[in-house]
Amino acid sequence: MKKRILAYGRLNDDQLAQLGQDFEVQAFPGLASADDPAFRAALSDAHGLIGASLAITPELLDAAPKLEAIATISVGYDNYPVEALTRRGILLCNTPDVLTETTADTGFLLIMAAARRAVELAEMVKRGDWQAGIGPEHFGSDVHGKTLGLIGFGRIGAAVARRGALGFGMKVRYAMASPKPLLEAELGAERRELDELLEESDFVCVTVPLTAETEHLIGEREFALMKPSAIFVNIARGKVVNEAALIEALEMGRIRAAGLDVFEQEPLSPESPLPHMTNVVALPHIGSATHETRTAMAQRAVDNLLLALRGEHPINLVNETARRPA
Ligand code: 8YV
Repeated sequence: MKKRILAYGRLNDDQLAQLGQDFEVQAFPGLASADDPAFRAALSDAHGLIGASLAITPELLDAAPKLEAIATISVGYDNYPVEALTRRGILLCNTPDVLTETTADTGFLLIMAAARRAVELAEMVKRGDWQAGIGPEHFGSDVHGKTLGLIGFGRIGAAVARRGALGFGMKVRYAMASPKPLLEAELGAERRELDELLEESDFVCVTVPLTAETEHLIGEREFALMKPSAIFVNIARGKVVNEAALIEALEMGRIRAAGLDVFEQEPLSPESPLPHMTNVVALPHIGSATHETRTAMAQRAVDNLLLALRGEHPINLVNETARRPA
């Protein structure tokens, strides 16, 4: 009997065929919730899962007694119960590296758009309200030569920093990360305590993963430390930021603007004031959403799952201690 894979992520025909060579694949395209009755029923016989963004609960794992491996099509894995998976010997694989540059591009898109008020002014043009010359009431802020503070300095943080330092002559500061001497040498980056970084930066960009330690890391106190001219960018996870405090800081002019790809609740609640604020650029979590990168992420997840289910070491394994001795 072939092992069974439930595929709920976006995989192309070649990728599905690749999985189907040695395994039986049941596809759930566009599955939005693990509560789907057909998915629930299929879990009882599933050895592998591949997909993105589904909240996997320990209770869901109880419905999947044969499960050996999960390949998430994402670098973040805050929606998985890692401890429970590890305890049960279920391998969790993610997709770092292949999305680094695209996500850093999104970071810079938000830095530029928020600084130069691109969305607000493009909307003015669209409304037909560009009637007179552009004056100081439309001016933005320079990006080049300014200080870029990265909260988190992993692969994505470093890729944002590289764009800032090498492309825009920015000074780079980083916090919430171990010392990175090679990047310091390459980019002239300097490590700071979080509070110092907040006080010093013109652009504050969040790239840390969401964990128990980083949940609501940035709140009222942290916004108060930032410069009134600061521009805040989040390409990590919405829950790293206390969104109510962010809204207040923007409304009260404690910071100048924000560029946001992620939110505490996604999709963003229709009640949220954020997309309606002129000093906010809000994107619908498109960090890695290009044709090239999403294809590469799905392929990496396929490769990880195939290796895991064949008893080999996946390329990207989150919970090394879940591996059973061969
Ligand atoms: C994806 C992401 O949008 O990889 C991540 O952690 O946040 C994004 O690249 C998302 O997880 C859906 O695939």
